[in-house]
Amino acid sequence: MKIGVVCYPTFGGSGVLATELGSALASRGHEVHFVSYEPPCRLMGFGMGVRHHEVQVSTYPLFKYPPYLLSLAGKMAQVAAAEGLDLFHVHYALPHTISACIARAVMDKKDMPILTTLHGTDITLVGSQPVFLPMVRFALRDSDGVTAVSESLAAETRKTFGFEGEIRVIPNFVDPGRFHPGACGTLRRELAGEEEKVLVHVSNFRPVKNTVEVVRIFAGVAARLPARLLMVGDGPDLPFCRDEAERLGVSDRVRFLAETPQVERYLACGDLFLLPSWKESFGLTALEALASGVPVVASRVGGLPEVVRHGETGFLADPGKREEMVDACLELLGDEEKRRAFARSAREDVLERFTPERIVPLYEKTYADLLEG
Ligand code: GMT
Repeated sequence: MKIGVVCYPTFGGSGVLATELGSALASRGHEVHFVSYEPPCRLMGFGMGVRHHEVQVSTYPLFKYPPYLLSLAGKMAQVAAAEGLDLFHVHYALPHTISACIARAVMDKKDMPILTTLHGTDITLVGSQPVFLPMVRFALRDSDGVTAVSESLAAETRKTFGFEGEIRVIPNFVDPGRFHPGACGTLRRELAGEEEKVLVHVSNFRPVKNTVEVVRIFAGVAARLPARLLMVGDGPDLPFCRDEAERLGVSDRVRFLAETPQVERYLACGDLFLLPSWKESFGLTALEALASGVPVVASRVGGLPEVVRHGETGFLADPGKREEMVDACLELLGDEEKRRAFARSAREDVLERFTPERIVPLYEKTYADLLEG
């Protein structure tokens, strides 16, 4: 198939998932055309079957805000015609699905299928704002297929938008060959002493990730046992995390690493992964941690209970329940045998439920169903 993929090319979860899916589809013989304002960050070069088409935004002086939605729609229509695309797969409803609908309306091929994959904040935070809600409802109704990354997100979409059409749940997936327990190599010795435990957090440091709470939980743990915290990623709340580490007197034990292409190495160095998000439709970074054999302590929100098996591969607590999360960390870090059992179960569970071999065919089947009408 010739698939036009639209996504945010950033390190955010939807962009990462779209990129990994595109690469996996190309390796299975499909032709994948990314349409975005820059090449997706997570793309490891352009192998066979993967191309990128840059959206250039018009900067005419009249436009205070350049019309990205229209530039994207125009580019999608051009690429679809020039490359003979079979369908559009758009990740994140806003504004990508709206652009796809406009592109299709101006194209000769009026029956071009549009598949929308909902990732989370396009529904839970941004899409539910009163000004955007009717737009997302329109996007859902005008898509030929809709997928969501968790049962929780599908249910929230039905409830928030009164959407009664089919929503297929296709979970995120992870490459267990890249994210694996051995990926740390000798790095751990550079990061922590033998007797120290390593806690890791990876995100885009947006308020929804509750990253300052990561530092507070860590301070609670570090008061009881020798430990270090790795904060991987970049985003708006990063300065607040630094300030909080300073205020709590743990800044010498917290290391901040901006976005790194070696995220799998740092993840695999962890004894525990922390994700105390306020909302999380799936939790791709938690999945990457589990694949790396790192148990997860996270919020009991959104799709996280579908990813982390409470009491087997990690622990869940209601968001804001700091003491519960600190206790969960101490329970695992204070009992190495138990932590290792969780680590083994985490890896096994990922191999059973979230590999590309299991998940990518679910998208292929969805494409085939759409093309059959
Ligand atoms: O806020 C983010 O983490 C980025 C966001 C995105 O759409 O780029 O991530 C969402 O999509 C990921 C991939 O499907 C999910 O694993 C994340 O849980 C989800 N983030 C939230 O729901 C907050």
